[in-house]
Amino acid sequence: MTSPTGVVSPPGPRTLRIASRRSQLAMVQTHWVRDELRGAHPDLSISIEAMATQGDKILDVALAKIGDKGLFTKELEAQMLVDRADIAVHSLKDLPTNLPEGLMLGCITEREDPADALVVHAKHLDKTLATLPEGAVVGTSSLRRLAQLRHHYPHLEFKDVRGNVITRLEKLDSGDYDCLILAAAGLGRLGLADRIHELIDPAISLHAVGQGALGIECREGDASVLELIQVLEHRPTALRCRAERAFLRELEGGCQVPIGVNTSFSAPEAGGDLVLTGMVASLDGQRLIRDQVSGPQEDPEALGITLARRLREQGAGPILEEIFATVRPEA
Ligand code: DPM
Repeated sequence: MTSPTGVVSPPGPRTLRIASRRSQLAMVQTHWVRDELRGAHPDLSISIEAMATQGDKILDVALAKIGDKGLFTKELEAQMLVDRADIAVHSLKDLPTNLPEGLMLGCITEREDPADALVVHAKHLDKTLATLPEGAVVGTSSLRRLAQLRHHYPHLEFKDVRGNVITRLEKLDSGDYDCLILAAAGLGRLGLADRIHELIDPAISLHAVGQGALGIECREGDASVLELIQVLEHRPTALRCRAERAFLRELEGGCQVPIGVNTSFSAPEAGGDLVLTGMVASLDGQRLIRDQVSGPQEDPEALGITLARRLREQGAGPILEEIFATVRPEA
Protein backbone atom coordinates (compact mmCIF):
# COMPACT_ATOMS: atom_id res chain seq x y z
CA MET A 1 0.00 0.00 0.00
CA THR A 2 1.53 3.31 -1.07
CA SER A 3 0.35 6.65 0.22
CA PRO A 4 0.32 9.79 -1.97
CA THR A 5 3.68 10.76 -0.43
CA GLY A 6 5.19 7.53 -1.70
CA VAL A 7 5.73 6.16 1.81
CA VAL A 8 4.98 2.46 2.06
CA SER A 9 2.75 1.81 5.03
CA PRO A 10 3.24 -1.22 7.27
CA PRO A 11 1.70 -4.38 5.88
CA GLY A 12 -1.93 -4.44 6.94
CA PRO A 13 -3.97 -7.59 7.34
CA ARG A 14 -4.80 -9.00 3.94
CA THR A 15 -8.24 -9.69 5.21
CA LEU A 16 -10.37 -7.67 7.55
CA ARG A 17 -12.96 -9.55 9.56
CA ILE A 18 -16.05 -7.60 10.58
CA ALA A 19 -18.35 -8.68 13.39
CA SER A 20 -21.93 -7.46 13.11
CA ARG A 21 -25.35 -8.03 14.57
CA ARG A 22 -27.77 -9.88 12.36
CA SER A 23 -30.71 -7.45 12.25
CA GLN A 24 -31.58 -5.82 8.94
CA LEU A 25 -30.43 -2.43 10.18
CA ALA A 26 -27.13 -3.81 11.49
CA MET A 27 -26.48 -5.57 8.18
CA VAL A 28 -27.26 -2.45 6.12
CA GLN A 29 -24.80 -0.52 8.28
CA THR A 30 -22.14 -3.21 8.07
CA HIS A 31 -22.48 -3.49 4.30
CA TRP A 32 -22.07 0.26 4.03
CA VAL A 33 -18.86 0.05 6.07
CA ARG A 34 -17.61 -2.85 3.95
CA ASP A 35 -18.30 -0.98 0.70
CA GLU A 36 -16.57 2.18 1.91
CA LEU A 37 -13.53 0.16 3.00
CA ARG A 38 -13.47 -1.72 -0.30
CA GLY A 39 -13.57 1.56 -2.19
CA ALA A 40 -10.63 2.89 -0.21
CA HIS A 41 -8.63 -0.35 -0.14
CA PRO A 42 -9.35 -2.31 -3.33
CA ASP A 43 -6.88 -5.08 -2.42
CA LEU A 44 -8.35 -5.81 0.95
CA SER A 45 -10.54 -8.86 1.30
CA ILE A 46 -13.33 -8.32 3.80
CA SER A 47 -15.44 -10.91 5.56
CA ILE A 48 -18.51 -10.39 7.71
CA GLU A 49 -19.57 -12.54 10.59
CA ALA A 50 -23.13 -11.82 11.68
CA MET A 51 -24.41 -12.93 15.07
CA ALA A 52 -27.23 -12.36 17.51
CA THR A 53 -26.56 -10.44 20.72
CA GLN A 54 -28.27 -10.68 24.09
CA GLY A 55 -30.41 -7.69 23.12
CA ASP A 56 -31.60 -9.51 20.00
CA LYS A 57 -32.47 -12.66 21.91
CA ILE A 58 -34.28 -11.34 24.96
CA LEU A 59 -37.35 -9.81 23.38
CA ASP A 60 -39.98 -10.33 26.08
CA VAL A 61 -38.36 -8.11 28.72
CA ALA A 62 -38.44 -4.30 28.71
CA LEU A 63 -35.08 -3.02 27.56
CA ALA A 64 -34.56 -0.87 30.64
CA LYS A 65 -35.21 -3.79 32.97
CA ILE A 66 -32.47 -5.91 31.42
CA GLY A 67 -30.32 -2.96 32.38
CA ASP A 68 -27.12 -4.54 31.22
CA LYS A 69 -24.56 -2.34 29.60
CA GLY A 70 -23.39 -3.61 26.27
CA LEU A 71 -26.56 -5.53 25.56
CA PHE A 72 -26.06 -5.17 21.81
CA THR A 73 -22.28 -5.22 21.76
CA LYS A 74 -20.78 -7.87 24.07
CA GLU A 75 -20.88 -10.84 21.71
CA LEU A 76 -19.22 -8.79 18.97
CA GLU A 77 -16.55 -7.61 21.36
CA ALA A 78 -15.81 -11.17 22.44
CA GLN A 79 -15.03 -12.03 18.81
CA MET A 80 -12.38 -9.31 18.65
CA LEU A 81 -10.86 -10.25 21.99
CA VAL A 82 -10.32 -13.86 20.86
CA ASP A 83 -9.02 -12.64 17.48
CA ARG A 84 -11.87 -13.99 15.40
CA ALA A 85 -12.84 -10.50 14.22
CA ASP A 86 -10.86 -7.29 13.67
CA ILE A 87 -13.59 -4.68 13.90
CA ALA A 88 -17.20 -4.48 15.04
CA VAL A 89 -19.75 -2.12 13.51
CA HIS A 90 -22.21 -0.63 15.98
CA SER A 91 -24.88 2.04 16.05
CA LEU A 92 -22.84 4.40 18.17
CA LYS A 93 -25.75 4.94 20.52
CA ASP A 94 -25.67 1.27 21.48
CA LEU A 95 -21.97 1.33 22.34
CA PRO A 96 -21.34 1.87 26.07
CA THR A 97 -19.14 4.81 27.01
CA ASN A 98 -16.71 2.52 28.83
CA LEU A 99 -15.36 -0.26 26.63
CA PRO A 100 -13.87 -3.57 27.76
CA GLU A 101 -10.16 -3.62 28.42
CA GLY A 102 -8.22 -4.18 25.20
CA LEU A 103 -10.79 -2.58 22.91
CA MET A 104 -11.23 0.97 21.66
CA LEU A 105 -13.52 3.13 19.58
CA GLY A 106 -11.42 3.26 16.40
CA CYS A 107 -13.49 5.78 14.47
CA ILE A 108 -16.87 7.46 14.13
CA THR A 109 -18.65 7.76 10.77
CA GLU A 110 -20.57 10.72 9.39
CA ARG A 111 -23.82 11.13 11.23
CA GLU A 112 -27.22 11.02 9.59
CA ASP A 113 -29.99 13.19 10.98
CA PRO A 114 -29.86 12.28 14.69
CA ALA A 115 -33.49 13.28 15.33
CA ASP A 116 -36.23 10.98 16.51
CA ALA A 117 -39.22 10.49 14.23
CA LEU A 118 -42.91 9.95 14.82
CA VAL A 119 -44.42 7.08 12.85
CA VAL A 120 -48.21 6.83 13.05
CA HIS A 121 -50.85 4.17 12.41
CA ALA A 122 -52.80 4.84 9.18
CA LYS A 123 -55.81 6.08 11.17
CA HIS A 124 -53.74 9.02 12.53
CA LEU A 125 -52.25 10.32 9.30
CA ASP A 126 -54.05 13.63 9.84
CA LYS A 127 -52.55 14.09 13.35
CA THR A 128 -49.30 15.36 14.81
CA LEU A 129 -47.58 14.45 18.05
CA ALA A 130 -49.37 17.41 19.63
CA THR A 131 -52.82 16.49 18.31
CA LEU A 132 -52.89 12.72 18.93
CA PRO A 133 -56.01 11.92 20.98
CA GLU A 134 -56.11 11.51 24.75
CA GLY A 135 -54.78 8.07 25.72
CA ALA A 136 -53.10 7.40 22.36
CA VAL A 137 -50.56 4.61 22.85
CA VAL A 138 -46.95 5.45 21.97
CA GLY A 139 -44.72 2.42 21.39
CA THR A 140 -41.20 2.92 22.70
CA SER A 141 -38.77 1.13 24.98
CA SER A 142 -36.68 4.24 25.40
CA LEU A 143 -36.90 5.88 28.82
CA ARG A 144 -35.46 9.00 27.24
CA ARG A 145 -38.33 9.27 24.74
CA LEU A 146 -40.92 8.35 27.34
CA ALA A 147 -39.79 10.91 29.93
CA GLN A 148 -39.51 13.82 27.50
CA LEU A 149 -42.78 13.13 25.72
CA ARG A 150 -44.63 12.64 29.02
CA HIS A 151 -43.27 15.99 30.13
CA HIS A 152 -44.72 17.78 27.10
CA TYR A 153 -47.74 15.58 26.33
CA PRO A 154 -49.15 14.16 29.57
CA HIS A 155 -52.26 12.93 27.73
CA LEU A 156 -50.31 10.18 25.91
CA GLU A 157 -49.87 6.58 27.11
CA PHE A 158 -46.68 4.58 26.68
CA LYS A 159 -46.21 0.90 25.97
CA ASP A 160 -43.01 -1.10 25.56
CA VAL A 161 -42.16 -2.30 22.07
CA ARG A 162 -39.24 -4.61 21.41
CA GLY A 163 -37.84 -6.30 18.36
CA ASN A 164 -36.10 -4.81 15.35
CA VAL A 165 -37.41 -1.81 13.42
CA ILE A 166 -39.37 -3.83 10.87
CA THR A 167 -41.05 -5.98 13.55
CA ARG A 168 -42.04 -2.81 15.37
CA LEU A 169 -43.60 -1.32 12.27
CA GLU A 170 -45.60 -4.52 11.78
CA LYS A 171 -46.87 -4.30 15.35
CA LEU A 172 -47.86 -0.67 14.77
CA ASP A 173 -49.67 -1.45 11.52
CA SER A 174 -51.55 -4.36 13.08
CA GLY A 175 -53.04 -1.94 15.63
CA ASP A 176 -51.04 -2.68 18.80
CA TYR A 177 -50.01 0.98 19.05
CA ASP A 178 -51.21 4.37 17.81
CA CYS A 179 -47.70 5.52 16.98
CA LEU A 180 -44.02 4.71 17.43
CA ILE A 181 -41.01 6.88 18.03
CA LEU A 182 -38.00 5.65 16.08
CA ALA A 183 -34.66 7.13 15.10
CA ALA A 184 -34.98 8.86 11.72
CA ALA A 185 -31.52 7.53 10.82
CA GLY A 186 -32.52 3.89 11.22
CA LEU A 187 -35.65 4.34 9.10
CA GLY A 188 -33.65 6.15 6.46
CA ARG A 189 -30.98 3.47 6.26
CA LEU A 190 -33.66 0.79 5.88
CA GLY A 191 -35.25 2.69 2.98
CA LEU A 192 -38.29 3.48 5.15
CA ALA A 193 -37.97 7.25 5.31
CA ASP A 194 -41.49 7.50 3.83
CA ARG A 195 -42.80 6.24 7.19
CA ILE A 196 -41.48 9.36 8.93
CA HIS A 197 -44.62 11.34 9.74
CA GLU A 198 -42.92 14.09 11.71
CA LEU A 199 -39.38 14.78 12.88
CA ILE A 200 -39.43 15.53 16.56
CA ASP A 201 -38.28 19.03 17.42
CA PRO A 202 -35.27 19.03 19.77
CA ALA A 203 -37.14 21.64 21.80
CA ILE A 204 -39.53 18.79 22.70
CA SER A 205 -37.23 15.78 22.78
CA LEU A 206 -33.45 15.51 22.62
CA HIS A 207 -31.91 12.51 20.86
CA ALA A 208 -29.72 9.81 22.40
CA VAL A 209 -25.97 10.16 22.73
CA GLY A 210 -24.33 9.12 19.46
CA GLN A 211 -27.65 8.68 17.64
CA GLY A 212 -27.35 8.53 13.86
CA ALA A 213 -23.62 7.75 13.74
CA LEU A 214 -21.79 4.44 13.52
CA GLY A 215 -18.94 3.54 15.84
CA ILE A 216 -16.25 1.17 14.65
CA GLU A 217 -14.67 -0.70 17.52
CA CYS A 218 -11.32 -2.46 17.27
CA ARG A 219 -8.51 -3.84 19.40
CA GLU A 220 -6.59 -1.20 21.28
CA GLY A 221 -3.43 -0.18 19.48
CA ASP A 222 -4.09 -2.39 16.44
CA ALA A 223 -2.18 0.02 14.20
CA SER A 224 -2.82 -1.72 10.87
CA VAL A 225 -6.56 -1.94 11.48
CA LEU A 226 -6.72 1.63 12.76
CA GLU A 227 -5.01 2.81 9.63
CA LEU A 228 -7.46 0.94 7.39
CA ILE A 229 -10.54 2.35 9.09
CA GLN A 230 -9.39 5.97 9.31
CA VAL A 231 -11.07 6.65 5.96
CA LEU A 232 -14.39 6.20 7.74
CA GLU A 233 -13.76 8.86 10.36
CA HIS A 234 -15.85 12.05 10.02
CA ARG A 235 -14.24 14.65 12.22
CA PRO A 236 -17.20 16.98 12.88
CA THR A 237 -19.36 13.99 13.84
CA ALA A 238 -16.57 12.58 16.00
CA LEU A 239 -16.17 15.89 17.86
CA ARG A 240 -19.91 16.10 18.52
CA CYS A 241 -20.16 12.49 19.63
CA ARG A 242 -17.09 12.71 21.85
CA ALA A 243 -18.72 15.61 23.71
CA GLU A 244 -22.00 13.67 23.96
CA ARG A 245 -20.28 10.51 25.21
CA ALA A 246 -18.22 12.40 27.78
CA PHE A 247 -21.46 13.95 29.06
CA LEU A 248 -23.09 10.52 29.41
CA ARG A 249 -19.98 8.97 30.97
CA GLU A 250 -19.70 11.76 33.52
CA LEU A 251 -23.35 11.25 34.48
CA GLU A 252 -22.62 7.51 34.73
CA GLY A 253 -25.68 6.84 32.63
CA GLY A 254 -25.82 3.58 30.73
CA CYS A 255 -27.68 3.51 27.45
CA GLN A 256 -31.05 2.91 29.14
CA VAL A 257 -31.50 6.18 31.00
CA PRO A 258 -33.57 9.28 30.25
CA ILE A 259 -30.61 11.34 29.10
CA GLY A 260 -30.81 13.28 25.85
CA VAL A 261 -28.48 15.58 23.93
CA ASN A 262 -28.10 17.83 20.95
CA THR A 263 -24.90 19.24 19.47
CA SER A 264 -24.03 21.78 16.83
CA PHE A 265 -21.22 24.07 15.73
CA SER A 266 -21.66 27.79 16.13
CA ALA A 267 -19.77 28.42 12.87
CA PRO A 268 -19.08 25.17 11.07
CA GLU A 269 -16.66 26.44 8.46
CA ALA A 270 -14.54 28.55 10.74
CA GLY A 271 -13.66 26.10 13.48
CA GLY A 272 -16.47 27.58 15.55
CA ASP A 273 -17.47 26.60 19.05
CA LEU A 274 -19.14 23.32 19.80
CA VAL A 275 -22.57 23.77 21.38
CA LEU A 276 -23.87 20.96 23.58
CA THR A 277 -27.37 20.75 25.03
CA GLY A 278 -28.27 18.01 27.48
CA MET A 279 -31.15 16.91 29.64
CA VAL A 280 -32.00 14.45 32.39
CA ALA A 281 -35.64 13.71 33.24
CA SER A 282 -37.57 11.66 35.75
CA LEU A 283 -39.65 8.78 34.39
CA ASP A 284 -42.94 10.52 35.14
CA GLY A 285 -41.75 13.49 33.11
CA GLN A 286 -42.40 15.83 36.05
CA ARG A 287 -38.81 16.87 36.61
CA LEU A 288 -36.78 17.74 33.55
CA ILE A 289 -33.42 19.44 33.83
CA ARG A 290 -31.94 20.87 30.67
CA ASP A 291 -28.97 23.13 30.04
CA GLN A 292 -26.52 24.17 27.33
CA VAL A 293 -22.78 24.86 27.20
CA SER A 294 -20.45 25.88 24.43
CA GLY A 295 -16.70 25.98 24.05
CA PRO A 296 -13.75 25.26 21.77
CA GLN A 297 -14.26 22.19 19.58
CA GLU A 298 -10.67 21.07 20.29
CA ASP A 299 -11.68 19.67 23.67
CA PRO A 300 -15.13 18.10 23.30
CA GLU A 301 -14.72 15.89 26.37
CA ALA A 302 -14.24 18.94 28.61
CA LEU A 303 -17.51 20.33 27.32
CA GLY A 304 -19.39 17.12 28.06
CA ILE A 305 -17.99 16.99 31.58
CA THR A 306 -18.86 20.64 32.22
CA LEU A 307 -22.45 20.11 31.14
CA ALA A 308 -22.80 16.96 33.25
CA ARG A 309 -21.57 18.83 36.34
CA ARG A 310 -23.98 21.66 35.66
CA LEU A 311 -26.91 19.27 35.48
CA ARG A 312 -25.77 17.61 38.71
CA GLU A 313 -25.73 21.01 40.41
CA GLN A 314 -29.34 21.41 39.28
CA GLY A 315 -30.43 18.08 40.76
CA ALA A 316 -29.71 15.43 38.10
CA GLY A 317 -28.06 13.09 40.63
CA PRO A 318 -31.15 12.20 42.69
CA ILE A 319 -33.24 11.77 39.51
CA LEU A 320 -30.75 9.26 38.11
CA GLU A 321 -30.39 7.39 41.42
CA GLU A 322 -34.14 7.06 41.63
CA ILE A 323 -34.24 5.59 38.13
CA PHE A 324 -31.43 3.12 38.78
CA ALA A 325 -33.26 1.97 41.92
CA THR A 326 -36.59 1.44 40.15
CA VAL A 327 -35.67 0.06 36.75
CA ARG A 328 -32.85 -2.20 37.82
CA PRO A 329 -33.00 -2.84 41.54
CA GLU A 330 -30.46 -5.70 41.43
CA ALA A 331 -27.73 -3.69 39.70
C1 DPM B 1 -30.73 2.63 22.49
C2 DPM B 1 -32.04 3.08 22.63
C3 DPM B 1 -32.77 2.54 21.56
C4 DPM B 1 -31.84 1.74 20.79
C5 DPM B 1 -32.54 3.97 23.73
C6 DPM B 1 -32.79 5.41 23.30
C7 DPM B 1 -34.21 2.73 21.28
C8 DPM B 1 -35.05 1.74 22.01
C9 DPM B 1 -36.52 1.85 21.76
C10 DPM B 1 -29.59 2.92 23.38
N1 DPM B 1 -30.62 1.82 21.40
O1 DPM B 1 -32.68 5.81 22.14
O2 DPM B 1 -33.16 6.22 24.20
O3 DPM B 1 -37.07 2.83 21.26
O4 DPM B 1 -37.20 0.88 22.09
C11 DPM B 1 -31.38 1.58 18.32
C12 DPM B 1 -31.96 2.12 17.15
C13 DPM B 1 -30.89 2.60 16.35
C14 DPM B 1 -29.72 2.33 17.04
C15 DPM B 1 -33.41 2.14 16.83
C16 DPM B 1 -34.13 3.41 17.20
C17 DPM B 1 -30.94 3.20 14.95
C18 DPM B 1 -30.56 4.66 14.82
C19 DPM B 1 -29.14 5.10 15.11
C20 DPM B 1 -32.08 0.95 19.53
N2 DPM B 1 -30.04 1.69 18.22
O5 DPM B 1 -33.75 4.16 18.10
O6 DPM B 1 -35.16 3.67 16.55
O7 DPM B 1 -28.18 4.72 14.43
O8 DPM B 1 -28.99 5.89 16.03
